[in-house]
Amino acid sequence: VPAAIGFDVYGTLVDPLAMEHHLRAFVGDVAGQFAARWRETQIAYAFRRALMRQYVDFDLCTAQALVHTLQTSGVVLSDNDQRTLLDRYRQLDRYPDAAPGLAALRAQGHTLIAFSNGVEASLRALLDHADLRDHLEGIVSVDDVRTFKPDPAVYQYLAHRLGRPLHETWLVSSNGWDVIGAKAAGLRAAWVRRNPSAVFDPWEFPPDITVTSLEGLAGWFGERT
Ligand code: LAC
Repeated sequence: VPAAIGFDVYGTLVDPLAMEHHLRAFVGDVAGQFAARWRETQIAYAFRRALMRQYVDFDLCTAQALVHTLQTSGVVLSDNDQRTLLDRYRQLDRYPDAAPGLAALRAQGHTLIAFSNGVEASLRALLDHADLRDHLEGIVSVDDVRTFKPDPAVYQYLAHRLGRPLHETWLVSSNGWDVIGAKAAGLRAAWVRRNPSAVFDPWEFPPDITVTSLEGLAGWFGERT
């Protein structure tokens, strides 16, 4: 049976740490460290806002995380430069395995959807820029339910939008906490372990399958069906 699969976007289809290249002109040598701290803060803000039920959209989480990262790094940037960086956040590089992996999965007949904390319009721009939109049948944004991963409500919403029971809906993510969120909500989940040093949280929700790339995932589904 073809599967219904939601793909995490930031970290799974496109690389948020690729902001390093755009950041270099603004912050110099610490660009890599700055990109990582910005990303961590962005995610922490989304977690906290979901828990507090103080939703603002992910673009604003990203913008506020940038301000905080600038302040903690002691870097001063004009509003204009900050806007430039936030625009660049819609021009992230895709991972090399993303297009071939999605193409192979699509050829197997699976339904493929982008499923993200991101705002739909920003995701559309991002996936257009990365040339991935034609590989996907659509976009499901948590913005519709005004909360963030890993609130179980967003995984239930993905299954609802895909028209499948929870246990027939898949989440694919390189973010371990996202995989755990999906498993805890009753979905199936694949962990994309791009970084060999990545460690999965020792919780009671292991992934159904761990792969090192989306091409690896296509191989696994191919053998199964
Ligand atoms: C996403 C982020 C959380 O795309 O990776 O949902």
